Amino acid sequence: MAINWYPGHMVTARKEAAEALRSIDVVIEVLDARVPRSSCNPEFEALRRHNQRPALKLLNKADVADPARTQAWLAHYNAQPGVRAIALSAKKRADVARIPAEALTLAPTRTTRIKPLRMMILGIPNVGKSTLMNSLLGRRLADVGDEPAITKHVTRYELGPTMSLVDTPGMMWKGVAQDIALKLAATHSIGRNAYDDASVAFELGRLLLADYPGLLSARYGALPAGPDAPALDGPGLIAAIATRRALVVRGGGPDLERAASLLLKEFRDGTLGAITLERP
Ligand SMILES: Nc1nc2c(ncn2[C@@H]2O[C@H](COP(=O)(O)OP(=O)(O)OP(=O)(O)O)[C@@H](O)[C@H]2O)c(=O)[nH]1
Ligand SMILES: [Mg+2]
Repeated sequence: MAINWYPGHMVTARKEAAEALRSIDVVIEVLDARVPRSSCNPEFEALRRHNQRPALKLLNKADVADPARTQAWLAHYNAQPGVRAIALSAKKRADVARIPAEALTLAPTRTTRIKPLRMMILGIPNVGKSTLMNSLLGRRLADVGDEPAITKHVTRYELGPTMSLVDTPGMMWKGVAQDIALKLAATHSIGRNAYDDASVAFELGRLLLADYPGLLSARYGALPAGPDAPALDGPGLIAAIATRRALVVRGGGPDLERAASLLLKEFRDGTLGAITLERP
């Protein structure tokens, strides 16, 4: 089943964001540190380059990402012209407090009431844009939630006399490649109605078996290992989780649906450990 998810409000949001970008000094692009490549919307990049605006790329949710890989991604993005990248957790006020100063290094002349620093937050759904906004404002003005597409409108907030910030709805792009769509479904940036948990968990399982077998064993019990052990694939892993957690369907077979949902939940909330699904 191909994953296609592009709700109508994103079409409007994209037009409004393109319009707003003309009077913006710095783009704050929020990425998900667990998927720093897949969470990068290529349309934002094109728009930003066309308007020649610098970007502060934030690898958010660093608290649930693999620290070594986060460092590699920071080096990757910091090597790009007009880009500064930092890793953080939007829920931590001390992390977020660094952002205004970091943004100012990209637009050093924007420090007065007449020439305030105008920033806009861009990102795909559910990466933590509104959480970041609230932490910056020190108040819960923007709605947040653990579902994609919570924010539906472009909204401007004042951060004081010399700074403003525009929050935008999370935006996807058309024709997302399926390997990217599966990862974005795993991190919950794609609406639940656009995929089934089993297909997404099979792919997530495959990636985790390749890169984080130790974390899987620590959580769900030892996996078959050694030269004679049968190689486990994504569906095999989900079946093993179902067996170990005694998740069975009526009739006695492993309940793959529930095991798939369990793996997704424990990956998303960080219970499985600090994981990053991509390398630069
Ligand atoms: N672990 C972790 N969770 C975070 C972090 N920042 C945000 N979240 C969670 O991610 C979910 C989405 O947060 P939002 O701020 O609503 O995300 P958004 O990017 O505004 O989403 P849309 O408006 O739907 O595009 C919420 O459950 C947040 O609590 C973070 O740094 N670490
Ligand atoms: Mg939001």
